[in-house]
Amino acid sequence: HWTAEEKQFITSLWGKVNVPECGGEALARLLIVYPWTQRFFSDFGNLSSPTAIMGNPKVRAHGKKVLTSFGDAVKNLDNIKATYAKLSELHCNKLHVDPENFRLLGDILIIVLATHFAKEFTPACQAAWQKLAGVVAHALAHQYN
Ligand code: ZNH
Repeated sequence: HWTAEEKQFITSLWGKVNVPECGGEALARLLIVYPWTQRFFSDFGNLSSPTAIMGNPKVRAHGKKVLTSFGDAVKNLDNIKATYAKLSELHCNKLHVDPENFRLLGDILIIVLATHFAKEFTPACQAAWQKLAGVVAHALAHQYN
């Protein structure tokens, strides 16, 4: 269900993404913009202000982990549901993360990409990434009933 153009937008931009930096920034922004998401990370130490969150090494490390995992979707565009089957189970049964949060993180990632890539992140490129973020959120929510 991907056009050749969409695949091109996704894989070519992904090749230039600084995963630790963008991942860390995306998770930090999620925690700042939607403060209720902080409750999942109560053991991450100081989350008391935007500056503290942006500089928190645990937030950075986990953001890197999450965006690295997002990269598995990029590498398995035609098989995303199966790729995230186990992670969906983990987020559903063990972590109890409301799947709405996957959509929020996807939107935040789009904003991070837009700030990093500026003009290169054209509307057509955004459309492909927005679609990918939606498919990933849907796949991660798959084990929820
Ligand atoms: Zn998540 C974890 C991915 C979203 C919360 N995650 C995790 C991991 C991974 C992920 C890979 C690790 C696992 C293991 O270790 O085994 N995520 C992911 C992705 C996404 C996500 C791909 C999208 C895109 N998460 C999310 C959100 C949230 C979360 C949105 C909330 C808000 N996670 C989480 C938690 C955890 C995880 C809490 C656990 C952490 C620790 O370590 O403790």
